[in-house]
Amino acid sequence: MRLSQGALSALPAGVAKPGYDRAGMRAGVVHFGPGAFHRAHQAAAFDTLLGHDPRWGITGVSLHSRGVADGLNPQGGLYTLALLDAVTDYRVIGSIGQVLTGDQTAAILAALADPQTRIISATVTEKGYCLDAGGALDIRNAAILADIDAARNAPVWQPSSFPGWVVRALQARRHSGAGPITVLSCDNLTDNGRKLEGAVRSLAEAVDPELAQALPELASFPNAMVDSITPATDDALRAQVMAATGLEDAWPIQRERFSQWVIEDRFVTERPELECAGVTFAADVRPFEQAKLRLLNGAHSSLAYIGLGRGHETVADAMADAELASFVERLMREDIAPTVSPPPGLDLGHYITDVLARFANPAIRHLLSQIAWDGSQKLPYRLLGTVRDTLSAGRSVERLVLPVAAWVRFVDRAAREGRSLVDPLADTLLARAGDWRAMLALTEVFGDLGADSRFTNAVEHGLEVLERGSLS
Ligand code: CS2
Repeated sequence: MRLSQGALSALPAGVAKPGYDRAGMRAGVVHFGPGAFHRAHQAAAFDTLLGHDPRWGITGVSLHSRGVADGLNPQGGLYTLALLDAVTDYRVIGSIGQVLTGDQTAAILAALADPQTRIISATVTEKGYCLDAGGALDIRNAAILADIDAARNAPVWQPSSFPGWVVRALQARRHSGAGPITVLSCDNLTDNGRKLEGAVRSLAEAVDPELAQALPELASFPNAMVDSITPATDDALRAQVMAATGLEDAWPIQRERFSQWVIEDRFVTERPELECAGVTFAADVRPFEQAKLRLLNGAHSSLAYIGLGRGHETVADAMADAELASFVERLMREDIAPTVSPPPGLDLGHYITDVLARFANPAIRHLLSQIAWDGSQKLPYRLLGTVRDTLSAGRSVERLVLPVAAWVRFVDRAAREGRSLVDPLADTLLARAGDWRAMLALTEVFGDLGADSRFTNAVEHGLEVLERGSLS
């Protein structure tokens, strides 16, 4: 039997399920990018909130693929979340009412312009923001060019990019008087809310200057930090969920038990009372974001590129390589931590110890190849900011550039072996493979660092170190 509203009563007692009346749930959130990360984390928090307040259901929007809609809509939006630990717990999540696809323009617009919608949220990954290396809207991006063209030519236009959809939503809400809205980025970018706000303002300035002027009254863009390790769904998980729940689920999700969500208290609309789901509202999220992006994500990408080069498959395998694990620990403690200004009360030493224990959790099969996706988009946030700060402080970047060198080698290997790369710059990267200087000259990734000999010399040395099969 397939998971559905009607099948919930057949779930075994140990499997948690929505304790609220889903028929009375109303959509208060339109979420762009209802992939694994959103469904493992934010949608689970809203599921908890729905137990107290029926106004916070989610309408998902998948702009570029049908997979999630095809999997979830026949299940009435329901899916199973497996919480991985020594003992795995299962929970059916009910907060997503429906998933729309990019071709359903009228339905997406209707949801965005509905006065009951108070939040537009997003996990569209780094590339979905269409930013340049300086973090501003990339006006050479094809989707942005298409949006500028479409919006200048017709008042009712079909957006291509995510910033384009936000501009279109604000136009529609302004027109219908639906009221202001909070736009909540949940992606792994420093200053994610402010970057999105800047991108939306720049696009609005190009296509609707009055809207750009009115932006502060129409929307707020809180920063947010979201953390939970979410390995991609595989057939093993589908089988495990089927065995535990007795129901077939087209797209279950898995994540580690730990989760953290810190949101800047900057809501232009009513704030959802997500404290009941363990969410923290803070006046300033930047210190949380910086600690997480530089320490956890920076170490993750280091394990991915160095670990793949050493023949490892998962994060836990890479952590079982004593030389690599101790390299990453030193990188975190001695190189990254000195560049991080933690939020009050966060002890960085303990934070690092906890992150390393999460990485080593054998219950989690997190593929290094998954983390290695989109390197050109991730490295600037995860490692290059740390490199810049370290250079400015006059310290050595010798260890810090090793993951960068490992990424260069990762691209070289893909080119040699004729494999494709999951990266929006894949073609450019593969064309430069084998020429590390040409890779470092990519300003979209490295900005001004490519012209800094302290950086390029260190990467050259890092390439030699890795070539020897060593880490120092
Ligand atoms: C990972 C993140 O895939 C990746 O690049 O580093 O998805 C990481 O697991 C999450 O940010 C943890 O919160």
